[in-house]
Order: sequence, then structure tokens, then C-alpha cells
Amino acid sequence: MDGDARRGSQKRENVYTLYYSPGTASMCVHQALIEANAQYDLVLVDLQAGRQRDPAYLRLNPAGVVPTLLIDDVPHTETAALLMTVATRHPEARLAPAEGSALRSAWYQWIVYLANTLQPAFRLWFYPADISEQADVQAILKAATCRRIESIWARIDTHLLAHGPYLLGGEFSAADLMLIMLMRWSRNMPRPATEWTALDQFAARLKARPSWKKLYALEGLSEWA
Ligand SMILES: N[C@@H](CCC(=O)N[C@@H](CS)C(=O)NCC(=O)O)C(=O)O
Repeated sequence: MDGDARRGSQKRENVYTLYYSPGTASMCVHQALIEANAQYDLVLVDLQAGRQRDPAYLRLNPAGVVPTLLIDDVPHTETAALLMTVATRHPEARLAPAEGSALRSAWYQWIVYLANTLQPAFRLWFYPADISEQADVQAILKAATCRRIESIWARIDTHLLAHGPYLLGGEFSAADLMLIMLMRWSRNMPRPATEWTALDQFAARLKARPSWKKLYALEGLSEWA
């Protein structure tokens, strides 16, 4: 975590502080902040160095993961919740359909679906040691997880083919930011998400957004640009 002690004791000018690590679950929250044209501070949490388990960070995020978003100095966690929070706080960015509309319900549905299915599957794919230290158990787990992720791509691809180009049809939203982040995580898997036609077209569309390019520059990303 870069400069956390200093940030903890100084008055921040910006409403938001995002604790992030490049290309991880913080990515879609970061892109939402960019889309919303919000002012924010970024604090890098060095996951390789284990800084997510520093006591100071655990006080903000007891699960020891990124992202954490401070809003007016109050810590908030869970990617999907943060995404919905940022979208709701910045209606002018049009990252969420109108409150009370049928599209709004679909928006909740997709974000919760992604958070309940794909994101935990990726957690197993990247962190099989969460479940077992045994290499043979991990291998079985990863094979099963890979099949699970592929079946989810197939389901979303079918949806986009029929109802795309975005998850909500013609309307881009924060749900798409979560989807593109998760798709990116599959880039080194046996069958990356872009092997499905509609998902591939979706990726091209999302990658053309100025917020994607800005996100890449700010997080120092290069792969899957
Ligand atoms: N449910 C959490 C999961 C976040 C998560 O797993 N973040 C990963 C990066 S993608 C992380 O911080 N990993 C570090 C670790 O587990 O030590 C959320 O949605 O915020």
C-alpha cells in the first residue's frame, strides 16, 4: 500500500480514494470513476508483496482484498457494490438506468449474476489454494472451474447475440464494465471469452471507449489492450 499512513492522517481533497491493484477486481470500479469524471485518489496495494494483509489495510477491508473505496473517508468494499454505488452517485454518467425502471432491474440482475457466478469462479481459478494446498485437488478444481467459466461465457454470448450489443441491449452501463473486466481475466485461459462471437464484438466495442484507454494508462496495463 503506497503512502497509506500519510493518507490516513491527512485531509483528502477528493471525495473518493480507491485502493487498487492493476488489472484486478478494482479495475471496473476505477473505470466507473473515470466514466463518471469523478475526482479521486489512487492508492496502490501491492498484492505480490502481501500488503493487502497489512493491519492498516485490514482495518479498511477485513477480507484483505482489493478494491476498497473510501467515500468521504468511510471505507466501502465489494466490487459489485462499489460499482453500483459509483453509478448511482453519478446519474449524469448514465452508468445505471433510471431508478424503478425495468432496465434498472435487469442491471441489478446482471451485476449480481456476474458477482455471484463468474467472479467467484475466477477466484477459484486464480486462487485454488483458497480451497486446498494439494496440487492434485487444485488441478481437478481448476479443470472444473474452467468448464464452469466456459458455460457462463456461452450463456452471456447467447444473450448478447439475441439482445446486445450491451448487456442491457442498446444501453451501455456499469454492468458492461464488470463484464469486460472479467472477460479480460480469461485472456490466458484455454478458451478466452473472445472465442465467443458476440463476446468478441462486445470486447472490441468496450475497448474503444476512452475510459478503457485512460484506465490502461493510469494502471500501467498493456496486455489485452
Ligand atoms: N468479493 C471481493 C473479491 C475481491 C478479490 O478477490 N480481489 C482480489 C484481486 S482480483 C485480491 O485482492 N486478491 C488478493 C488476495 O486474495 O490476497 C470483491 O468483489 O471485492
